[in-house]
Amino acid sequence: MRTRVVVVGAGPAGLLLSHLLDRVGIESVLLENRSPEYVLGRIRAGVLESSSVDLLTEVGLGRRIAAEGDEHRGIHLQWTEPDGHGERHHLDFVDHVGRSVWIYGQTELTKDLMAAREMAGQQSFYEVSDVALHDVDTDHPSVTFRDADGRDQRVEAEAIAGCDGFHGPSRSAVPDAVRRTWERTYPFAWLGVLADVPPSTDELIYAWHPDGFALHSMRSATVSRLYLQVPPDEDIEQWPDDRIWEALATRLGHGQDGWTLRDGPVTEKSVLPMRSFVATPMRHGRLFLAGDAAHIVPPAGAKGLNLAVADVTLLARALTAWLVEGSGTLVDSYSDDALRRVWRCTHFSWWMTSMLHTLPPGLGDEFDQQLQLSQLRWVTSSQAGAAGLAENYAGLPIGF
Ligand code: FAS
Ligand code: PHB
Repeated sequence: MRTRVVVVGAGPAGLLLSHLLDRVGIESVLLENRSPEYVLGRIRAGVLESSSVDLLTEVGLGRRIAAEGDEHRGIHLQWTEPDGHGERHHLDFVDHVGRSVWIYGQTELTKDLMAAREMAGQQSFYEVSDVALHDVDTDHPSVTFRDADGRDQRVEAEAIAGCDGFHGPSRSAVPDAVRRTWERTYPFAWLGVLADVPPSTDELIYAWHPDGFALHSMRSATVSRLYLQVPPDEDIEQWPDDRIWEALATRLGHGQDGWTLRDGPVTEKSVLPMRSFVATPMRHGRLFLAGDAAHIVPPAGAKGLNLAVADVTLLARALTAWLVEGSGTLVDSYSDDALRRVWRCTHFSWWMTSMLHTLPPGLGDEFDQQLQLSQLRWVTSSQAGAAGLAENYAGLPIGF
């Protein structure tokens, strides 16, 4: 087969990139090693920055977000001091920076993207195996793979987009001598639950507690999404539902100032490891990396999915200028352009993670806790502090 761009990976980054390319008449072939059902079954992100919503709306993917998404002006930040004194403060992003965020599950966005690609007649291969990238630093790159029927295939293209997430093959197609990586693993993980219970809050609650961090998010008026800080190698079997709800109630301040946490049937639970990871460059020859293939952020900043959207927006602009208008300026600057936002979001995600998660004994002490509490008091009482958090959480314009 021959096409203009081979897109490896049909998660949000790959699906959105093929959609953006199609809009300017650039043909692509999409390769995914899982089934559509498996991809949709992964419960992941929940928050879209206003820049992401604006982009998705601009390219015809905003209808369900507007109809079913939930626009939030900000978040609640709270803490419970060792003596039991607790405070909860609302940070209003719209007041501080004039931008909001939207609650719209990654699963729903992936459904919208898959439907749009199918309607457009996108050439996609699901459940492929043995994907290998070839000659990425020549002018005739190609990708070989085995299709779902066991047939060996080769696609030749002008460019390859590596959108295959943290565990895909694309990043390693950048030669070791060229590739540089930065990694920080955190001494804790998140236990995430999906529950069939109406949210007990209007907007997200990020809670610091001596026992560990907790987050109350949601997916709809009837489905809550909540997270608990646990040790990094935690066995999910140690967390029956009643233990989960008890820990969430403690850490989120159930009973304080008349606030109560409603519990209900848990429909999904999993442990999510916590790491910061960046790989450079995000372009090598005819290979362009986007999304989790190039970077991972801890989810406390709600940036993972939004970074993937920003990467492929920049990449689509660069490939359009190159393949349609014959100008290579944007493809040459793609890696630097994308990495400016990657490092900004990597810092913010690390900053939120460091502020909100108690360190295990031996890695942290009460001095660390006092620093965290001081930072929380500052961002909830200082206009400058709150505006800084708001600007990063609500997101900077794509391509800033
Ligand atoms: P993805 O990993 O979503 O997609 C890559 C795709 O490539 C996958 O479908 C994969 O099957 C496919 N692939 C892999 N190897 C391949 C191969 N050899 N051949 C073909 N295809 C291949 N972000 C948040 O903002 N908030 C959250 O709460 C949050 N929770 C998360 C929970 C988990 C368990 C994980 C792993 C991530 C979470 N994230 C969260 C981050 C997540 O949302 C990512 O940022 C987002 O999925 C990035 O999208 P992609 O770059 O498309 O990568
Ligand atoms: C989610 O709803 O899944 C979510 C929200 C905010 C985060 C992380 C996850 O920071």
